[in-house]
Amino acid sequence: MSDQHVNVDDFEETARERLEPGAYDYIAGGAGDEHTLRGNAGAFARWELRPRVLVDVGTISTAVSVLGTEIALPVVVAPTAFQRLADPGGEVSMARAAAAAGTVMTLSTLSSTTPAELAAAAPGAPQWFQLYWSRDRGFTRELVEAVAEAGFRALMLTVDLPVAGRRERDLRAGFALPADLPLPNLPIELQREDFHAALHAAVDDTLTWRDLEWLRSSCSLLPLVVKGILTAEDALLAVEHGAAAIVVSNHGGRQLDGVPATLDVLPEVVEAVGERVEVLLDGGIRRGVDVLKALALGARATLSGRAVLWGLAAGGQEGATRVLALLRSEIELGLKLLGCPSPADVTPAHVRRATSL
Ligand code: FNR
Ligand code: LAC
Repeated sequence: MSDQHVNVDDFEETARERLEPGAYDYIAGGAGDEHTLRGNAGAFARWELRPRVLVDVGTISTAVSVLGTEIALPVVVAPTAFQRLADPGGEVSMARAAAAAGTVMTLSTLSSTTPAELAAAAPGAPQWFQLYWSRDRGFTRELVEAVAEAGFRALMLTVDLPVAGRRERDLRAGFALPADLPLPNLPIELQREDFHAALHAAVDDTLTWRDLEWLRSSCSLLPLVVKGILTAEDALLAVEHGAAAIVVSNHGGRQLDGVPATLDVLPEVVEAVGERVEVLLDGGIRRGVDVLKALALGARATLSGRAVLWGLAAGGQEGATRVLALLRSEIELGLKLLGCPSPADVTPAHVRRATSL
């Protein structure tokens, strides 16, 4: 891979050159008119950083802890489906990149790798599993038991996809998953054309908060992360039903188009539950300063979906590793110039709403 990848956009450009158009658009695309997709990234421009000077920044740490695990940077690898579309190494390469970067990888249910295989790919590395809760309760119970047995450190329940959003790029392209793409964590054989609609057969859309009691009884050993929360009301319900952490997320703008940018609703969720559980944020993270703004507004850490996926698509394990290293170096530089020796020193006083827009 050339060394001319100066920022995440450069990795995306290389990914675009290397990927089949359908695969690129599946990753890049959002739902509907993609208002929320654009909004996620745009929200970061609505907040400005307030640096403090003459602070001793001779030694900078970018480390934080999430659910008791120390990670080298406040960026967790988000669960993203079908990673073999990006690179033949798929989730195994991503796991090794996350391990090399010293952070958590979250394995999607919609992956070509079982929990045991991912654990074996990066022994001892911190890993989380993201669950799409299928209608087959027996299968779901066996899956979460396998997650615990494989030594994963948390179970992440995605709650914003009772059905997939309307992905018009995929519809227009007639994008289909490869027929030979293994999907071992599903109880059904997923239809490969219009797979978003087919997901309806795999995901239980009747779930309510009461069902989390069953999940917690089935997997009591692992802390529960609830991903896809955009309101204080649901944040409170998640905590009342046993969540140890919440991801403020709109699925990267891929679900309900027209919901707010995650950065704009983060303060509401932090105010509601930030004293009781860890609040994470994803959506539109492309630079270290984006991460710092999220931390200032109360996020414990962030998750990266597309940015690290562009790395995987641009250069396999090495590419994903380099994106994570790039984000870490941007965070380190940002902390230094913000006057914060560590992420813990970043406070709401380090941001202000932009007036120039
Ligand atoms: C996702 N996302 C996602 N989320 C989830 O819980 N399970 C999944 O399988 C997937 N799959 C998936 C595939 C692709 C190609 C993308 C881009 C996203 C959503 C993901 O976890 C995360 O919420 C967003 O990607 C965050 O936004 P950014 O970082 O991509 O802007
Ligand atoms: C997506 C689903 C699979 O966003 O989570 O594509």
